[in-house]
Amino acid sequence: MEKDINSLCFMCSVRCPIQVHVKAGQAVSIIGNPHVPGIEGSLCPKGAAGLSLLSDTQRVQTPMIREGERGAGKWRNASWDEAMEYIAQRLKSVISAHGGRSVAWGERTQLSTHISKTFMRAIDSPNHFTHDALCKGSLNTACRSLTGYTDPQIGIDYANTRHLVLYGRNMFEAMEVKPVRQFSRAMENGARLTYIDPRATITASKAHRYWMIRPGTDLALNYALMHIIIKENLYDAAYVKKWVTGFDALAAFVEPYTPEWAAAETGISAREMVEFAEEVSRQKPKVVFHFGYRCANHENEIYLRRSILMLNALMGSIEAPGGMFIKKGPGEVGAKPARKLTDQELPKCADIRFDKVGTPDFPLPDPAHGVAQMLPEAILKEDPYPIKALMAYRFDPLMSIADTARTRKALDKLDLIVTIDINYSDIAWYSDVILPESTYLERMDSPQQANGLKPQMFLRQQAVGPRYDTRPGPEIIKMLAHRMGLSQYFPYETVEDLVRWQLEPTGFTVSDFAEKGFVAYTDKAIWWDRDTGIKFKTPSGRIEFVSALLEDAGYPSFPAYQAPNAPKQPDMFRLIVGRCAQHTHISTQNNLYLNELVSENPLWISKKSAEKLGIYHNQPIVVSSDRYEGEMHAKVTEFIRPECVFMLHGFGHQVPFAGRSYNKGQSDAAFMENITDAVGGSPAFHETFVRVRPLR
Ligand SMILES: Nc1nc2c(c(=O)[nH]1)N[C@H]1C(S)=C(S)[C@@H](COP(=O)(O)OP(=O)(O)OC[C@H]3O[C@@H](n4cnc5c(=O)[nH]c(N)nc54)[C@H](O)[C@@H]3O)O[C@H]1N2
Ligand SMILES: Nc1nc2c(c(=O)[nH]1)N[C@H]1C(S)=C(S)[C@@H](COP(=O)(O)OP(=O)(O)OC[C@H]3O[C@@H](n4cnc5c(=O)[nH]c(N)nc54)[C@H](O)[C@@H]3O)O[C@H]1N2
Ligand code: SF4
Ligand SMILES: [Mo]
Repeated sequence: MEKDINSLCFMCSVRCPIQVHVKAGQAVSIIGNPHVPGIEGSLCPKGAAGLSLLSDTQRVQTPMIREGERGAGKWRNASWDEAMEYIAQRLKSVISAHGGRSVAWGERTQLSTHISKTFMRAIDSPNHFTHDALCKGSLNTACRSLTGYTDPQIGIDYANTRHLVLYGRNMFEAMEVKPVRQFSRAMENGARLTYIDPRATITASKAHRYWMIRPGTDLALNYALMHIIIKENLYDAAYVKKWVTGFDALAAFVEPYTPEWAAAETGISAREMVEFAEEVSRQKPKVVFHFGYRCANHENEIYLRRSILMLNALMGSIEAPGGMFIKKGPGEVGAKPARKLTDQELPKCADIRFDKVGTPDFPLPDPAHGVAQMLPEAILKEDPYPIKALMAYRFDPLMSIADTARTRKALDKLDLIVTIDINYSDIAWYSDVILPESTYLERMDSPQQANGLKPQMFLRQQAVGPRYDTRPGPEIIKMLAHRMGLSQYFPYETVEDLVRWQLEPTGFTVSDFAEKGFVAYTDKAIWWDRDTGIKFKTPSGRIEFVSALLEDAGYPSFPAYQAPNAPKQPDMFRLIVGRCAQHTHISTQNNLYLNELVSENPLWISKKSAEKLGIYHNQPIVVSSDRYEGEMHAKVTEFIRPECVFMLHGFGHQVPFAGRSYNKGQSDAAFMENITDAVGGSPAFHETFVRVRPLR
């Protein structure tokens, strides 16, 4: 029998709609869901490699319990009952000795996050944290400070924009399928692209204007752009008058930041800045300054993100076709979203979080996510209290938190580490128990509420039966909760039960998703009235250039520009990092197809710097920081500025069972310092400097 199952990809977090062709119970092909406008059959290379994940013989196939030392690789296979009993006993003893708060749960946010949050509430721990701060914590805080919304609540109208401005948002490599396709089409119709990055990426190659900026100086550029835009009256005065508070304060603040000053700081000429400002002003409000994700990650990152968002406000482009929009939920059309397990009456934990988010020490990051990179510090210093157990669910602290040696030292203090993964990740290998989750093709998941101009809901539908002895996450957590005597908070046996329960208030049923993989709450794009109807959620109801959130916590709204830290020694390079189109973070390096495409991460170094050091292309080199020294290969190129070097994130895996990626390349996290933007919450990943020398 043959059938097409409409589902959601999960080779990365974007969750593009897919269609899986199934023949005699086997998945034989995957394409983008043809029913979804903007996708129309398309996938990225990682999405297309889903079948090789499914058939991978090097993924985790059964629960495993550690026998030898942590990390030594001695395991015994266990039944689910045995593994659950083992974890439940140890969790109970940790909780009885140190309280629920001594358990931390780290997780890459996903459709089932409400289940693990419920588990943590049930054991009375405040310590559920997600990857969010590591990815874009300062962006989240910046968005709330200006609009009252978080970044996932703000969308971009790629299809209708006339000019997209990207600060290191390498969207043609670190991609999401729909925006890439929509914007490519907009470009065919005349939309312009400005790209800013110290490294010339694929996105740079598609841009009309490319600025190879000096690393870490984007804020100087933005202060100068605001200076020009205000001085030359290039902003949308009516919009600003209506929707912005603190404009006069900004105007006075940017007065000294002239384009000539910024030219010396950034390496971009003053004339080009002025031409650019005049161009975007003609295109406003169909202009998007993309707020970005990674880009320049420094201790004051929140102010870079704020400056980018403020440029959008000056263009009047927030809640404008061709600009940005606030995503609309089912409530806009009088309908209901799927309910979540966390909507139940649950115990309210009185303890502060391990990362101190929400206390005067760390007031502004989003407590719904916490700040993951504070975990090693909290464990090592037992501050604010001892942490004794870690559950790692689709999250690897060893490779995703800077300074791996320190993270490992912290993990050594724990009584219990449990990993729920599909692969032998480095954290799985360092755990006491590994629980294998079924892959996205083998499981159903909680519905995805897709808010936007047209609110919709998507469902990941199971395409094939599990190939190995694996389970879906919600069932794993339910099993554990049952062993802990907490079943009352988990009113389901299977994921299908759970989804039915979640869908009850919506009026939709599972069968409504069969034909297209999604349901729509409305067919009409919802734009709020730009004169009267934009519902900003700040205290003033407007875009707060002078931010109540920041100022009430004692932080300035516009701090004076500070140049990025210089290296301690003149022979050191700033280490900058990023992603490629063929891999997802640390997840896919062992995938048979993707490993074939990109199996290692060489160090990008400029031709000029390489010549000085006597380094030639492809030469083995030694790269060293204050934290770590390792061997790599040199990629000598003219496509990067001389004061920095670049490596892809996610390589250097240390798990022999994952044989294709074992010991290939280096992990950026090993080299990095664990430093945080103390206002916004992002890690300052680009504050690490390295030395480079030929291996021999
Ligand atoms: N293929 C693929 N796509 C992905 C992902 C993936 O893992 N793989 N992950 C998804 C996720 S979670 C995220 S957060 C996004 C990330 O999306 P991006 O932020 O677009 O991704 P990165 O590859 O980290 O690109 C950061 C860029 O910033 C540049 N950069 C470094 N320093 C500076 C600076 O000082 N100024 C400027 N202007 N640029 C600088 C780097 O050279 C690099 O090209 O991608 C998403 N899409
Ligand atoms: N040094 C350094 N650290 C970084 C970054 C960086 O560039 N450099 N980037 C940051 C960014 S932008 C992000 S978003 C985070 C991401 O941080 P992480 O969440 O740690 O990274 P991922 O690669 O998304 O996935 C982590 C694990 O999830 C597993 N996994 C994949 N699919 C499934 C599934 O269906 N179920 C289960 N249970 N597990 C699954 C993978 O095998 C992998 O081991 O890292 C951040 N940390
Ligand atoms: S961007 Fe690629 S890997 Fe990510 S969900 Fe979409 S198709 Fe899958
Ligand atoms: Mo991310």
